[in-house]
Amino acid sequence: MTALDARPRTGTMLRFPEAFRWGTATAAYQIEGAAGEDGRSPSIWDTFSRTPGKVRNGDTGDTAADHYHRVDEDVALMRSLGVTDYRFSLAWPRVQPTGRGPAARKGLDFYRRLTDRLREAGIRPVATLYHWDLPQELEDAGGWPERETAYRFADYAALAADALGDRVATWTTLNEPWCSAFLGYGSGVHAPGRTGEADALRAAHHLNLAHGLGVRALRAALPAGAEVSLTLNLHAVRPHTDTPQDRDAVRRIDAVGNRIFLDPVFRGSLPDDLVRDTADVTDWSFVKDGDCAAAAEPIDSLGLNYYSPAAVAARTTADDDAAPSGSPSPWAGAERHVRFVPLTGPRTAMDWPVDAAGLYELLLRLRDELPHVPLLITENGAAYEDYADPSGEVKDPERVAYLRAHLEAVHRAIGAGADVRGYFLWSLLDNFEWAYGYSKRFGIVHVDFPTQRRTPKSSARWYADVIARGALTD
Ligand code: IFM
Repeated sequence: MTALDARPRTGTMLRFPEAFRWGTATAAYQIEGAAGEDGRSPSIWDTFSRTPGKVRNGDTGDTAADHYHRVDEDVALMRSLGVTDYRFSLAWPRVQPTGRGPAARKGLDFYRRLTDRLREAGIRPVATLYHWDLPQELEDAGGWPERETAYRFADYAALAADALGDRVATWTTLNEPWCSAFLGYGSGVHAPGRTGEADALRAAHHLNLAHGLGVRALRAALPAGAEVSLTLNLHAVRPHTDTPQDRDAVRRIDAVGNRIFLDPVFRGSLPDDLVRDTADVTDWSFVKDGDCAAAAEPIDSLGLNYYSPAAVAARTTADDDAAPSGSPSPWAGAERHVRFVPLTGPRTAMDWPVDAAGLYELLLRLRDELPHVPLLITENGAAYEDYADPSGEVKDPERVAYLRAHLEAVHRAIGAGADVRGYFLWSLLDNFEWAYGYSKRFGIVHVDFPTQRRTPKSSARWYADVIARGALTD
């Protein structure tokens, strides 16, 4: 008997709204493989993963979950789960290999095939344009710290919408631009692996601009009624103690972690306190008149990715003496003033705390601050040490407990007035978990990478049951 089976049964049934969208999510570089096929060019992740020491075990996305060749099987898996929606990303270097000029026909054919299969299966395609795989040629020209990259993104958005606009229900411009900017150009733990606070802030601004220009390009090409969205990994940040100093630490992280995107996109301006906090890093002269207004092009929904919260305290000189960090920080302009305080309690295999209250807190904040913006949970899930037992089964009760707690939080937030329209579980398949390579498994379907055999875990059966009932039951 698992800990889960031992829960007292109360007969409770938490029903979700009738039209609630139940999905799974993936991203191109993490699952597709076929890195050198049909004209796809290298992206920054191909380069980064080939650079010794950047990705655990030297893993790359060359083969990944071989989804490029297994679309039929993977869509059939989703159909068997009963999902209503599937969130995937287009590989920019597959669709427009050099990041400029015409589309590659074979690249588009792949996404036509995928979306055809989805629609035949009655599953709504939800496409993200950018989930971190910048064509290497654009990085060689300066990458996201350069304004030009935003214009290149808008052209790519137009081209993708022209080709696939008749078959994709929801378009997301960017996935987690915070990671692209601050992990890619700040701490350097993600591709392209550059480390510079000013470049990270420039990248964040150009990602906001790219988003707004991308929305305009999508609207111009898409049929009326197409849904256009953006996905942010908003940070649920709490003060370590209820002192003004620790509350100010929260303000700083909120500025550079959340409001740096929320304010341009929904208010058309940069947060004043962020500009002040980062004055010794940059003068923000790369922000041109009209940029933030362009970023605020109206969208139809906001995607929220949530995994775990964080607690912060004001940094003192004693902290610096005790633990000089040395490695570059992703928190441009903030980490000299802020220290992250480890949370206690259960953790996932990523060493991330399990704390569904953080999701509830964020949803209520969005309810209050953006009352007219429908919300989608575009990612939520957990990595655990999964393995197939001798009978071939993969039992993952910790993941089921994690998912249940987070869905309960979503249900509670809906009850409190948050306009949450759907939930996309990360992830459908075990996949390439960026700098962790294949060492972390987020899938509800186990992938044996040497054979590419797919085995639904017990969480997949559990999720299928939730979807079939439209409810969480004991
Ligand atoms: O795997 C990633 C995904 O690509 C973006 N959001 C977080 C996931 C887990 O780290």
